[in-house]
Amino acid sequence: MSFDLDRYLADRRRAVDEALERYLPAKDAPPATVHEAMRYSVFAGGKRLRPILVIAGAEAVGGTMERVLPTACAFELIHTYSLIHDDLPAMDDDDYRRGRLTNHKVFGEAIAILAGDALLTLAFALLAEHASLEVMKEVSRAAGTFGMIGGQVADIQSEGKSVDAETLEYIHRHKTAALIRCALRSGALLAGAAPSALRAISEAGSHLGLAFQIVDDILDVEGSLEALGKTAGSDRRKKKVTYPDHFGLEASRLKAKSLIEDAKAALAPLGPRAEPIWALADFIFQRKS
Ligand code: GRG
Repeated sequence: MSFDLDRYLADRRRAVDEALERYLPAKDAPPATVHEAMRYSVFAGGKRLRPILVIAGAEAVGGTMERVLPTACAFELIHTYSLIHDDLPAMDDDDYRRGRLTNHKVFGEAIAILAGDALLTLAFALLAEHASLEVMKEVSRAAGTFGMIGGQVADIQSEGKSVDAETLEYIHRHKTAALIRCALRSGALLAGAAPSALRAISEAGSHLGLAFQIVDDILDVEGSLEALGKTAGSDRRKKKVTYPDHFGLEASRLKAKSLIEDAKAALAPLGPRAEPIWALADFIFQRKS
């Protein structure tokens, strides 16, 4: 029988959502406005890809979802903080995210900034309590100036410029791929992965992370507000540097496909336990939102 990805995703999304519900402060707990703003964006219907990658990374080396669920939630909180801040007028100035008005459009800029800050802080509180020092260090690096923030800085500074392929890849690897790779690695680390298994998972994570952002660039060209939950075509309007702009749509698609195949090849030594990551690789390539 073939692997049932829809069921796998639905089960893990439910577990992640139930855990997030427990970890986030109640919306009427003071200071209520910021708690409401945090919940507004977290429960706006994201795909929960990063937490599911934490879980799949653990399962691929014999670990369990229960052990890594708080760490999985921490990744979703960091990701949601980055989306709230990315949408602010000072950055991408977007009106829609996850099919809803962006956080600052509803709560105002000050509360949106604080809600993002609070999600990041809560993520590290969860890691401190439930993960390990090693995982905390890796997440700090992946989310910080040598990872996601570094990529975001380069992205902003490259707007409207013509950059070389190396800079483009730097932006995508840091802005997006670093956290995706770290999600897989963190699950595997917490599940006690052997060094060779960790290497395989890291390599797969790098390929999947870059593929994810290239597909994101393609969807920005080909998608719609209804399908994406955010305004399509915004990369071009903001003169962002993207793979389709640099290499064309078809070459970008081929590049993403080849990265997906490389990720699957890297996973081969892990055997059937890596089947969920394998299926997630196809999902990343085929996704429409
Ligand atoms: C503000 C520090 C800081 C960083 C921002 C991640 C990021 C860097 C910006 C978000 C904007 C963007 C389009 C990023 C690239 C790809 C990406 C992260 C898309 C959104 O992720 P999905 O598709 O979203 O997993 P959902 O809503 O499904 O969780």
